Amino acid sequence: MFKRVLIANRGEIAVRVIRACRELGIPTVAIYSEADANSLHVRLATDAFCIGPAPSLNSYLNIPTIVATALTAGCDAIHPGYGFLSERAEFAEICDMHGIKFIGPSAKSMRKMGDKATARKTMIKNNVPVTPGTGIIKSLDELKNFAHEAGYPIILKATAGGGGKGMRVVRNDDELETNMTLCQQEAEKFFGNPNIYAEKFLENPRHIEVQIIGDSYGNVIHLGERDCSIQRRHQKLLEEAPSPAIDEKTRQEMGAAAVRAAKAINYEGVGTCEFLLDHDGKWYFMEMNTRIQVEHCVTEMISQVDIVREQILVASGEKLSHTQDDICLKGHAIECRINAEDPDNDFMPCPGKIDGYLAPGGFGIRVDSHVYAGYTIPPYYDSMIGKLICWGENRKQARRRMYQALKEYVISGIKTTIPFHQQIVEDEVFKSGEFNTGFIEDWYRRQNELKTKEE
Ligand code: MV4
Repeated sequence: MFKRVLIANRGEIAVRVIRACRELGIPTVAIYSEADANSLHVRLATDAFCIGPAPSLNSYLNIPTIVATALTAGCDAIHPGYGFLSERAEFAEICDMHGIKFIGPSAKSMRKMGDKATARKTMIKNNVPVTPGTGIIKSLDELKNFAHEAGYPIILKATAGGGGKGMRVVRNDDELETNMTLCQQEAEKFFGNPNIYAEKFLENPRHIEVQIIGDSYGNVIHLGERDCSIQRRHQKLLEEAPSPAIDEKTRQEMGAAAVRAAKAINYEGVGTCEFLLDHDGKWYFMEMNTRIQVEHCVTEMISQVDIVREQILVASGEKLSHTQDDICLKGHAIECRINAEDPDNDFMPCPGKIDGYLAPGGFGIRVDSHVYAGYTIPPYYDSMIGKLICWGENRKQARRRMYQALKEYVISGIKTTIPFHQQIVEDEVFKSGEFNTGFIEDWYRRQNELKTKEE
């Protein structure tokens, strides 16, 4: 087992990883920026080092400083969390070169999935369904041929993109050339790689993702799916497991496809295969996230597997503690992301001091957060200040428990997304389970209609 683990992250995920290390008896080293001196991860870690000023580029993204800190502090492993350096293959390589275990997949696996056109090719070879699409586009003619073959609408994507960045929908021939040029220019500008590819565009699909874990002996298991369709501008707001749209047969097939995808690239560690589910129940691989994700908790709640613990164990060379047959999904879990944002003002970030704080509690309720009464949210990082996760025997119980827990949750002094989540979990369409990635847009349209009727 590791002697000492450095956590190259902040916020709730740093706290989550430190807790897992403490349970395993592993000393931890927190790093923090000048803006995070009062964060909970600094208090919970065995040791903590300030590594620079507030801006991420000078602190949580500063590879030389982080690696030097790890070596000075006697760490033999680094956990990257999510965001920041978690999907940077060169960071994994640098860790390797210094004899530090990067708690995640190899740089090689990361690169195979980081390039989306390569990932598509790998999936096709391994019998994982992908949408009709192209390789890297070399000419307008080639793109036009595909558009006519597949039929409009199509979507153009940067091969170095992902998570919704660098995409353009095209609905007819007239829009094709300008969109191709713009997409290539944006890809170059944002990712330093102008390559783009095209896919048939699915209107308002559901976003379903499958959690996998692999060890260094070639064993890979899946822990079922999460439904992440409730999102706004590619920011997830609420996630749940299992998906109300997936039956047992589809779960097995999608799970097996995710395991094939992971095995195809010798995947080691925790990862997620993202799929889109269309209106007639067909599903397609989109991309793989090669890190622990924010929403891993809903899977933990229904699988009883401590995913972060398992991630650390497999990174240290242990075999998976579970076989696929050991995995038994039970009940339903919902997670609400609590953000310091004003839902009435276009989700504008609202950093500031939390002057009152009382988290909900009781059976089936979990709060993962780094904040407390008196804590000041710095303006430099993302606005998520915690996650509220509720488990129930079934979806209705989980949803009702969530509603009560949201009402119990007190965070005063700043605006948060708590009141917004209360409305969502009480919404009739949400209750029915029949929603897709167009839900939030549609919800605002319905709210406006109600307001207009009142007048
Ligand atoms: C798509 C799509 C429709 N058709 N690809 C956005 C995130 C990235 N992983 C893939 N994304 C999409 N790709 C095809 N061929 C629609 C989206 C998409 C979306 C996907 C998941 C969740 C929310 C979304 C919101 C808008 C668009």
